[in-house]
Amino acid sequence: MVVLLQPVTLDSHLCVNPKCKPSPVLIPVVDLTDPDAKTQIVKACEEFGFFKIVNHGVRPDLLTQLEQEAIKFFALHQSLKDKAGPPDPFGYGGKRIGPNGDVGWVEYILLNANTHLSSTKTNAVFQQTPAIFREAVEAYIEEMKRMSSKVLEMVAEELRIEQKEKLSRLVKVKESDSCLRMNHYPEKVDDTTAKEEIGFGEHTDPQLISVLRSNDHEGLQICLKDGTWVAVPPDHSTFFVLVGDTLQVMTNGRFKSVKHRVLTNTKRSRLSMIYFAGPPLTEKIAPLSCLVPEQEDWLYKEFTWSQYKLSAYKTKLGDYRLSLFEKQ
Ligand code: GA4
Repeated sequence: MVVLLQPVTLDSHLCVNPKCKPSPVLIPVVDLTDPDAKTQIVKACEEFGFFKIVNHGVRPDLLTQLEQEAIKFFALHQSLKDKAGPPDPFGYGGKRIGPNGDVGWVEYILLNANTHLSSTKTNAVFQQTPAIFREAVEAYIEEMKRMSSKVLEMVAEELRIEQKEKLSRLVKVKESDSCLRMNHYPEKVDDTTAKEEIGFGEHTDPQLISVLRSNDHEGLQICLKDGTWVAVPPDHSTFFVLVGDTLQVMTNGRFKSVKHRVLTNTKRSRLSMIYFAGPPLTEKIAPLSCLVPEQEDWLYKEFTWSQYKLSAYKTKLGDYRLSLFEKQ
């Protein structure tokens, strides 16, 4: 079967980077039920570190419900939302991203997906909202765990990693350090001129993979290998998968974590939900020896996920975090 490629036209006015020129770009679309899906996924991870999933099997009513409840949360009075903040890193936050001075035109909730949502800040989010929000979040997390495990299992099969569950296990186990982020990029009601703002600055995700879904409002951009930024047309019925730093390391650089950012149009609010599939904190991360041919070197030193996270929280959003873990 052939990879379905969907042309993406670059919106030149969205670009703040001089290297961002209008050109049609092909973003891989993977049908998860296609027998050839695993080959397409690996090709996409090598070429873009990014692809779109259709036929994913997630109930559309769950997506609608979660989106509606999230919108209701973000519509609460600021003083109520602030009861679930400031983020530690979980909970509600606005404008500030991470602890090192990054800002964006965004408010968000960050939830821990592995401890049954029981941190104090997480509980504070759900204290402001009806039970149905928590239920939808829990159901969604289960779906994301299923989808990201499936993708990682397909990757392992295609890369002929002996243990089929070598990667997916990291996400399936209860100790997995995954999280769910909901980003709301608000519109500026009193602003008459539509403006592009940095909603979420450029960065790569530290985890294995991230699964992103947004409403139908544009904003997400990815950086291609040649440094060109391209706008990804939104599609609320599908999911986008992004390769993270950890999978880059485990594949010894065969997959590249994709740099991405969100430029918001302040006339239209955007809502996105991202599930970050992370390994257990104590998991040792290193290139998988079966993926490093004898004549090649390991590009990265071994580290635990906990060490990588600690180091990531000392960096700025746009920093190249893997440099500290590269072999000389
Ligand atoms: C980027 C990916 C996820 O959103 C996130 C972010 C985290 C945070 O917002 O708390 C970080 C950022 C992200 C990477 C570098 C550090 C940590 C903010 C920041 C400046 C939740 C994550 O895991 O890493």
